[in-house]
Amino acid sequence: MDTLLVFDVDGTLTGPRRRMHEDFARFFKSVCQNYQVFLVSGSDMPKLEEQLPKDIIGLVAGIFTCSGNEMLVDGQAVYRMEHLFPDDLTGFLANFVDASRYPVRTGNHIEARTGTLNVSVVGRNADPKQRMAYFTRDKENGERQKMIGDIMERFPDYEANVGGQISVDVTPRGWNKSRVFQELSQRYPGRKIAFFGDNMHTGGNDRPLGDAVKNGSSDNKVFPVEDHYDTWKILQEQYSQSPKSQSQVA
Ligand code: M1P
Repeated sequence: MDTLLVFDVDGTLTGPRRRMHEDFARFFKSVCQNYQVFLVSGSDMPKLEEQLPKDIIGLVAGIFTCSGNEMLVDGQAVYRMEHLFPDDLTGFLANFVDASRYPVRTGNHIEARTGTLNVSVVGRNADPKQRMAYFTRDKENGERQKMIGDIMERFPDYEANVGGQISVDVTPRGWNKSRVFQELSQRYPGRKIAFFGDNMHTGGNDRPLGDAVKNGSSDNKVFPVEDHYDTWKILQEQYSQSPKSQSQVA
């Protein structure tokens, strides 16, 4: 049986919050025609629609948004895990943003998504330059790791993960991307899974799914990637032939 290919989006198929590279999109379209492809993002559907070509959205077998708390097939919601976050948690996040010594604020600092709060000190209105500046400072001073540590210590029923370049995703404990593994193994029992993600480090939002996929079967594969060029290279090397022509070769 052919492998289910599962991809994170920002940092794995596209640059952070950027549109998919045209040449890569052309190549990726052929991958979607040859394999069952699933997308998994911390983001919501309107953002994915800005980043990915319509034909790719139409070709994939399923899309998991909001860290796996929402699943869509053929544009229709299959499930949606709603959660009402308590005021003391949202208040704590707002205070953290206010108290940060980072000098730039662009607005839209706490975004509510299905089953998730996305928190950013610099704000979601940051342009690419402002994003990069925050990302660089965060690497030096570990502000997001500090936010994550504080959230998990004060709110043990919740978890927090580094999303992409500038933010942290907060969910009820266990409501992370690993849900995607549960869904796929129930819907497609016995199928191998290959997962590509750029945030597989400890505290990264691809890590829970990477671990679940790895522990699910020794036939599964997990590819920690640097960026979409890396993903492209691995796909060319390992998944550019259709599973049918691979078995003819074997
Ligand atoms: O999909 C990865 C992440 O993309 C964005 O992260 P950032 O704005 O930090 O680059 C966010 O949508 C985040 O929720 C998501 O996990």
